[in-house]
Amino acid sequence: MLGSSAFGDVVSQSVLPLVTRTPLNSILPNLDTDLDHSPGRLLKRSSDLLSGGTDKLQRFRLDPAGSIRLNGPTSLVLFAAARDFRTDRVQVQATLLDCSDLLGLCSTFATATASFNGSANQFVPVTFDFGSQTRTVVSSHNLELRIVVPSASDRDMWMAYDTTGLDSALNITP
Ligand SMILES: [Ca+2]
Repeated sequence: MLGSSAFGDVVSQSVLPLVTRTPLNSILPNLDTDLDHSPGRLLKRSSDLLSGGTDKLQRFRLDPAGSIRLNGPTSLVLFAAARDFRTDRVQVQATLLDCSDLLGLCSTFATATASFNGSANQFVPVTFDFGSQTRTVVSSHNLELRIVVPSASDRDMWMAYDTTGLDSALNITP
């Protein structure tokens, strides 16, 4: 599951944890108090799909003590909306990377793009299919998920996570 940094309203963080637990929040908090005053997390459209400030890129990291095995279907379900709950078309790109813990060097091994039409006053689940992945992320490396909104999107995006009913999650098959 995509984790927030703490319960309730929080400032944005460039890297957040991928966690296995129940959601911290029962009502969607403002997940980026430094960026806007609305519930959820704002991602602005960007032409740079792998780097950028917290207003344009969100990274989630899974870094257990041991290795991470991927052996089968891999997907992400992201609860998302068009900014201000408009009904515009939104494009989102999700990327999976294998990164070294010490040097932070990353190699992309899967990318999935999804589009959806914003729904008034609600976040909708958007599925990203990474296909079947066979890979071992060794213990000195970590698995990273990066989410960006390409400039081709008609609107900036809001996303939701770590909240009951809005529990966005990366699903891997060990
Ligand atoms: Ca927000």
